[in-house]
Amino acid sequence: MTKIVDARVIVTCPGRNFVTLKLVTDDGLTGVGDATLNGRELAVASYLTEHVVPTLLGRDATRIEDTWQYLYKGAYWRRGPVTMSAIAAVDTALWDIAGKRAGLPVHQLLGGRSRDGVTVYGHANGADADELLTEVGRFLDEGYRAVRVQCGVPGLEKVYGVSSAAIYEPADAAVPSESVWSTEAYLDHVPEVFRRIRAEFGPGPKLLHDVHHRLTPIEAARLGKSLEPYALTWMEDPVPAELQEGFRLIRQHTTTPVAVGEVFNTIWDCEQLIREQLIDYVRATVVHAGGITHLRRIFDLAALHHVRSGSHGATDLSPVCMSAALQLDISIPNFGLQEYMPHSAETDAVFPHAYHYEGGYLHPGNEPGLGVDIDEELAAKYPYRPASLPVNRLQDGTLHSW
Ligand code: EZ4
Ligand code: CO
Repeated sequence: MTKIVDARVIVTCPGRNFVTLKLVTDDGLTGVGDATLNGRELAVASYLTEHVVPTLLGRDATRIEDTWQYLYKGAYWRRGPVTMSAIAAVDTALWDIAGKRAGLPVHQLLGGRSRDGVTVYGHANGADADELLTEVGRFLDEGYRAVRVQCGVPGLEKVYGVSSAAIYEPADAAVPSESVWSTEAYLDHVPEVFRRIRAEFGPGPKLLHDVHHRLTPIEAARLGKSLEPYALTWMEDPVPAELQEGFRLIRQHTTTPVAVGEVFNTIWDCEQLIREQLIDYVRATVVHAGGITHLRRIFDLAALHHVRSGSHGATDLSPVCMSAALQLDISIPNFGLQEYMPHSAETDAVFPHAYHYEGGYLHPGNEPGLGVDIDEELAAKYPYRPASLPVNRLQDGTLHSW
């Protein structure tokens, strides 16, 4: 038995907001967990501080599964992104501590490496196809084997995923900014963009595209069909996934592979999608899906049904989440791809980490535990700043999915 003697909830904004839980044990070990929920950070911080931390002090840090069950079943109110991000932070920190106690990287506790490196995809975007082609070329020159491509749409002022900033950051205002969307303009434009990319770069690079929940199933089916000649690795979030059987319609019409899951928080969000083989990649990640313990449960179910992982890795997931995700990525049998958007230099300084990029792969490193920490003194220099994700409206003013 080794007791948790301190639990600190740290909110910091080194360029963007992050919430981190740091646990300390009576034998002097520390562990960190990411608890960041973009645009709703303080809800998770308060859930942790008010409702979770008091139950952790004095608890046996070696009982990872029991603590997960205690926080999940013990809340009575199950699931939901706030609850599951809080549980994830505790679970991740406990795995970090377990690794440090064993003197092993967490992936060694998960069965060891199933591959040599974690294949990642970068984000290429452009206001138009010419700009986008240059960006795709730049990623390929840097060794990326997979690239997500997002392009401006003629007639639309702002499009998800397209920005001229060096570090793309959608949470751009304290009160949500608004953008205007046209499904017709989008569906008309995208196939030509992919035709040009394949014409320029050939069949080699893996190409991905994020639809960001904006279509209906039949519209997504049309998009998937129109992109078949360009052999995408995946079409991401084609429709909102609350209705899991919506994906069956897409499946009936197209062989373009489907990825979904960045807003999922439990296995119940994807149980039918996986069991009925309605998707090809599940994109849940550690911080929003209940930590290493629960995400591994999701990936194990996925493995039974030919579904691979494709974990979310945007910049609102902290280096703590990335370190934890990489431990799973390197060890599970059914790894697919890992999203990777480098963080700002300020963020990297607050979260010193062992993982590193090399030639299209991320490597988790061999530090005991997760191989990441938070510099609390530096974190304190960056106070929280309110920031929200945008909302999206159709041209007639109707609120639409962003
Ligand atoms: O919009 O992480 O695939 N990545 C994405 C992200 C999400 C943000 C939301 O917080 O869709 O850019
Ligand atoms: Co996405």
